Amino acid sequence: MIELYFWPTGNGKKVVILLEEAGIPYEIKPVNIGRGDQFDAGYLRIAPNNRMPAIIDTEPMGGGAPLSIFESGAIMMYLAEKSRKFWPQSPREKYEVAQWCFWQTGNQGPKLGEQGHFARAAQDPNNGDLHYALQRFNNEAHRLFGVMNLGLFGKEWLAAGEYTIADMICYPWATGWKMRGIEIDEFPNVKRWLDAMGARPAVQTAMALGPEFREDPSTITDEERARRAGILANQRAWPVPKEWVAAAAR
Ligand SMILES: N[C@@H](CCC(=O)N[C@@H](CS)C(=O)NCC(=O)O)C(=O)O
Repeated sequence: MIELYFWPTGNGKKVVILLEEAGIPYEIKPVNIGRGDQFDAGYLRIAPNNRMPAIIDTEPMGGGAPLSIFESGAIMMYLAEKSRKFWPQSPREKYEVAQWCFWQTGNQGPKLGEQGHFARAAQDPNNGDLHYALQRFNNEAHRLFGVMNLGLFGKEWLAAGEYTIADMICYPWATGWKMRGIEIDEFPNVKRWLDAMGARPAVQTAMALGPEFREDPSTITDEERARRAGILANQRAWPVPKEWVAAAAR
C-alpha cells in the first residue's frame, strides 16, 4: 500500500495522476500545509524539506522496512519503476523522460511558484517595489511555456514517444496558464497537449481533488490565524526536533 502525504496542489496532484493511471492502491494522508502540518516532527522524518508530497510504501520495492520518499520527481520515478508503467527503461527513453522530470522539479515548479509568491507579495505595499521580481518571474513563466512548446513540437507526448511520467509531472502546473498571464494560443503544441491530457479520466480524477480537503474559514480563530502566519511566512531553518533528540538518546 502506498500512503500518500498530500494536499490538493499541483505538486500533490501529479502523484495522484500516476497512482490513478497505474492502478496502484493508495491511501491519502492529508498534510494541511495552510495549518503547518508539514512542520510536525513526525512528518519531517519523512520529508525534511517540510513540503508535500511524500509517500511511504509499506511493501517497498526490494523488500524490507517501509520506505519513505520525498520530492515529487523521486516519487514519480519510484512508483513508475515499481509498477513498470509509464517509464520505459531502455537508456534513450529512460533519460528522455528523466530530463523532463528534472526540468519540472528544477524549473517549472519553482519558477511558477515564485511568480505566484511575488504576485501575492506585491498586493501588500509594505513589501516595497517588487517590479523587478514580478518582471523576472513573469518572463520566466513565459519562457517556460515556450520550453514545453519546443518539447512538444511534432510530438504527441513530451518524451519517449509515449505517454509517460514526464507528461504527468508537467501537467498540473501547466493548467494554470491563464492566471499566470500566458496567452495559450501563443503555444499551440502545449494547448493541444493540455487538451489531450485533460481528457484522460485519471487526470480528471486527480485534478478534481480539492474541495473535500478545504477548511471552513469561519472555524479558524484569530489566534490560530496568527499562529499559522507566524510559522508559514519567512521560513528559516528549524532546529532538530526535540522528539528526535529524545528518541536518539533512548
Ligand atoms: N520540489 C518539491 C516541491 C513541493 C512543494 O513546494 N510543495 C508545497 C505545496 S505545492 C508545500 O508543501 N509547501 C509547504 C510550505 O511552503 O510550507 C516537489 O516537487 O515535491
